[in-house]
Amino acid sequence: MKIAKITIALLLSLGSTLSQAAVFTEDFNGFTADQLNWNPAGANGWVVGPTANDTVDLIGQGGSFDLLPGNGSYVDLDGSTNSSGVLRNFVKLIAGTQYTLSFWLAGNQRADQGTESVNVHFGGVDQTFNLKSYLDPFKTFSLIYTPTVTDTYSFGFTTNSNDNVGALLDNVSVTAVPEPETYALMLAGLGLIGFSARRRKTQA
Ligand SMILES: [Ca+2]
Ligand SMILES: [Ca+2]
Ligand SMILES: [Ca+2]
Repeated sequence: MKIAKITIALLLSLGSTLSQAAVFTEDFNGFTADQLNWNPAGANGWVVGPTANDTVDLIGQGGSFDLLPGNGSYVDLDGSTNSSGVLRNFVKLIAGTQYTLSFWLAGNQRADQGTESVNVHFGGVDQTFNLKSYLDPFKTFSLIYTPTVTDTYSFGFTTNSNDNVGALLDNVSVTAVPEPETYALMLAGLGLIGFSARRRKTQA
């Protein structure tokens, strides 16, 4: 009975993990600020481009530009070359599964430049988010995409700011919402455990 209880607990924790199954996570805190014109060189899959002159900055804690303290490292989507880059990454997505790209965006926090926009791409979806320079601290935004074909898809962030003072990005994740069948399988598993536990009890 004890083993059954432990197994049920494990299954339940697996269930809560599955309900927000993370395919990708990044808080940028593993990267040290300041890295102006940041070249991640594929670290955790990140690339910046399309050309070497299109840049982003890695700023935050321990650097000269910790504009929103308490968030470790984060990204200024407009680098230091007067040409903002596209910060891109790639994930393998399964056909028919719904995925959520979640991310934090904030205004530039440095100069009143009114509203600047950030274009976000995820699989087959693109959306523009508007950030006010000082009035928007980090807020969570998301995009949802359900691919029809299992494949590797890109997601990326870029701003229309090309003056080196750009909107900020932190805490990027891609999570899968599991199919109803996954829950059905888990419930079937729980039923089986209950059955074998009862059988052992009867035998004893
Ligand atoms: Ca961070
Ligand atoms: Ca910059
Ligand atoms: Ca700007």
